[in-house]
Amino acid sequence: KDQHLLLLESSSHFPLPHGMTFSYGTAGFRAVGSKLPSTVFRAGIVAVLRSLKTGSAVGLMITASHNPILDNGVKIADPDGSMMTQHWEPFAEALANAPNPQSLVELVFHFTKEEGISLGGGGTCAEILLGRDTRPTGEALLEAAKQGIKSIVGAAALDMGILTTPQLHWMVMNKNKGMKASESVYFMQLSESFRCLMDMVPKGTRKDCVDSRVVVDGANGVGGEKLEQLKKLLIGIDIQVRNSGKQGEGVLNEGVGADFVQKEKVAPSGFGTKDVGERCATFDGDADRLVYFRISSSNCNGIDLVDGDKILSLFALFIKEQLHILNKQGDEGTNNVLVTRLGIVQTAYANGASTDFLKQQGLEVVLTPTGVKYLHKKAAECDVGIYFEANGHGTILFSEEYLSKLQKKCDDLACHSPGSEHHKAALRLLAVSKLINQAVGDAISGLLLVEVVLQHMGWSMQDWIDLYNDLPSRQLKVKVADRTAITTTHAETQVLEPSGLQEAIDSEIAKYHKGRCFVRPSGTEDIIRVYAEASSQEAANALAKSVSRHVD
Ligand code: NG1
Ligand code: ZN
Repeated sequence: KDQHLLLLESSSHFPLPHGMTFSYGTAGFRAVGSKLPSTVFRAGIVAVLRSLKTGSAVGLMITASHNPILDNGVKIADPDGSMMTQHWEPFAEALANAPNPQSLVELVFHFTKEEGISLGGGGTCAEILLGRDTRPTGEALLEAAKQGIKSIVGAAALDMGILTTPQLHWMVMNKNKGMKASESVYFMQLSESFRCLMDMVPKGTRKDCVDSRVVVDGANGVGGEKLEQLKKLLIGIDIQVRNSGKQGEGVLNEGVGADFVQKEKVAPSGFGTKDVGERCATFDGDADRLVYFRISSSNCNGIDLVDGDKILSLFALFIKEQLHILNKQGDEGTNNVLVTRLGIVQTAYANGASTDFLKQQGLEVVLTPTGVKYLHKKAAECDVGIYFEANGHGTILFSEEYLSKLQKKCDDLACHSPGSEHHKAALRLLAVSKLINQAVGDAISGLLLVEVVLQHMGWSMQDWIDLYNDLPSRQLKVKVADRTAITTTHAETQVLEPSGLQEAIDSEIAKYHKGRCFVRPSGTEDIIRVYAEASSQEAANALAKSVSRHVD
C-alpha cells in the first residue's frame, strides 16, 4: 500500500512531455536533455527493479555520447557491467511512455509480479551506481534518477559523480565481484598495469622520446578531463590533451571527437599543420570510443585514419605473439601448453582489408550484427576474445576460467623460470587483462594499451598504418518511408526482404573489382545505411550510389 502511494506521488512530479515517444535503442533512451526528466526518473525505477531481480548492484549512466551538447540520454548497466539485457528493453520502453502516474504504477506492479520481484523492502535492498557526463542537463537529470530510485522502498542510490561511460560500467562490474569500485582504484589499476607492461618492453625496441608522445582530442567531453588526472600517475608516456572541455576550448562534440573524425575523415578543431607527423588520438563525448589519426603532410585538412579495425589488428598481433611465446617449447621441452581459443569479432562494417589481414595471420574471425551487445556476447565465448567496431568501440575479454589457468601458469613459471621469456609473456597477458576495461570499450584504457604495444613492437605510427591498406569505402544514408521493410541475415550482409533486392545488389557488386556492399536499417536513426567497398574510391562511391537507388 505504501509503495503504491509513494510511486503515485513521486511520479506525479515527472509528467510525460507532450507529444513525445521514447524508445530504448542501441544505446538507451536519447532526446533533447530538457525533455528527459520523466524518462530518467522512470529509468531509475527500472534500474531498481533490475537490481532487485538480480540481487546485485546495477548502473545508470546519463550521457548522449557523441550527440550534440543539448541532447542527453540514459542507459542501464547490468551487474556484470555490460548493457542491460535486451529482454527488459520492452518494459523500460513501456514505462518510459506510460501516459500518467496511475498507468505507470500498474505497469510496475504487473511487471514485478510477472518477474517474481517482491516490492516493499522486506530485507532485499537494491543498489544503483549513478554516473553522468559533463552535459549541462546532466545534474538535473541525475536528480530525476535519484527521485525514481527513491520511489521504490529499500533502494539506495550511490552517486559516483561525473564519469566516462566505461568508468561507470567498470565500477558496477568490480563492485559485484566484491572489489573496490572507486575512481581512484580505477586510475590505480590502469596506471599500475600500464607500468608493468612498460617495464617489460623488450630492450632495444623502445624508440626515442618523440615516439612516446601522443596528442589526444578529448571531444570537449569528460574523457579529456579524466585523462588529465590519470596522466599524472603515468611514467614513460607524454600525453598532451586538447579539447579537454575546459572553458573557452570549445563545445562538446562540435567539430571534434571520434565520431566526427571517423565519419568526416578530417582533423578535429584545434589540430592543424603544426601537428603534421604527430601521433594523434581522439575520444568521443563519453570516452567509450577511440580512433587514431595523423594529419597528412600533403593536405592539412586531410588525415590518415587509424580506425577501430586497425586498433583491433594491433591488439590481436600482440596477444597472438604473447601466446606464442608462452607456449614455445624450451630446450628441455617441459613447457605445458596453455590451450587458448583466441577469437576476433567484427561487424560487416569492418574494412575488408582488415578481415583479410587478420585471417592471413591465422586468426579466427567472426562477424556479428552491428551493436556492442552482439560483439561482446560473441567475444565472451572465447578464452580471449577481441572485438571492435570500425568506429572505435571495442575491448578484449578474458574468460574467468582462462584467467585462473593463466594465473596458475604464471605462478608456476615464477617458481621454475622467473624472468624467462615465458614468464614475461604470462605477466604481460595478465597485465593486459587489468589494463583493458572488460566491461565495455574504454577510450582511456584502449589508448594506454595502444601506446604500450607500439613501444613493445618498436613501431612508429607509419609502421602501424602500413600493417595493411584500407580498401576505399563509402557509407551513405537513405531516407525511406519504412526502414523496417528491409530485413537482413548473415550478420546483416544479405537482404532477406524485400525479395529481389539482394539480387539487384549482387548484380551491382559484380561490376566492380573487389566490390562488396550491404544495406541494413539503422538501429539508432530512421534511415537505411548503405556500405560499399571497392578497389578505388571512385568505384566505392559509385557502387554505394547505385545500390542506394535500389533501396530508395
Ligand atoms: P546504427 O545506427 O544501428 O548503425 C550506430 C553505429 C554502431 C553503434 C551504434 C550505437 C555505425 C555504422 N553504426 O548504429 O556501430 O555504435 O550506433 O551507438 O557506425
Ligand atoms: Zn560513446
